[in-house]
Amino acid sequence: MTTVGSGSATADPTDATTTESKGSSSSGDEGCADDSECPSWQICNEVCADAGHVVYLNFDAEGGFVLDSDSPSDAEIDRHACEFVGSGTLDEGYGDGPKRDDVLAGVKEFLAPYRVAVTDERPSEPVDYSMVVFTPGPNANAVSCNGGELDCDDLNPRDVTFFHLNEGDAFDVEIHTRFLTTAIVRQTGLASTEDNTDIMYPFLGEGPGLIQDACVEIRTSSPYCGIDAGCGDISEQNAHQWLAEKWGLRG
Ligand SMILES: [Ca+2]
Repeated sequence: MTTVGSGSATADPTDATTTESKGSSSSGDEGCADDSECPSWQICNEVCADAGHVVYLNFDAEGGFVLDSDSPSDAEIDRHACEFVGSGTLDEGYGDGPKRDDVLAGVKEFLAPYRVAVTDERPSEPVDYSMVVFTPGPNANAVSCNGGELDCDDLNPRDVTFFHLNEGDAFDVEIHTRFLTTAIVRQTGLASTEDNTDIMYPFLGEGPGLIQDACVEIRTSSPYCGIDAGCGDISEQNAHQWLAEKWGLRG
């Protein structure tokens, strides 16, 4: 079965305010046409500006990953809470062919409405970022780590998710892009859903997967947070409204 798992980091309330404090790296007054003209951890909003969130796609499985299931995941120091993955066993990444570029572009397109920077370069400035690490899975399936708890109110901006995808597996760019987007959105605390057209549907589903501005039934047979995500009812969630609240919308 192909599934997108429930992995996410434990929450660290001490990190809740750090997204407010990363304004030192803006390049300021020179205009930009698109994100490619900005540092990888920033977005172009007429000028290069800090993002509401930064996601580092670690296609190369670069890092010295340390398992600590008692602490919040921290992408900057490669500390994770994913017991499923273990420690020190990750030395293969996604690959470096054209599919990688297409997947990166596809995820950026998915998340284009939001103030999120998606990059395959580890930020060199001290900004908060979450990370998705690619490691070939035993069955070439897209299975994210189930070791961590859901980051239910998105208190941890430094989540680490391990993702079993590789360029040579049986899935196409569209499926990789969809599953990867699902994993990134899950880092904000959203649950799996029962709608097979929805971005949070945990199986292959139909179509590319939609980030819907609508209340969608969550999948209560999978881990979920029981939060009010824009619907006034914990059995539903509005992914678009939730991401707009957490990351902000581009102007
Ligand atoms: Ca998070």
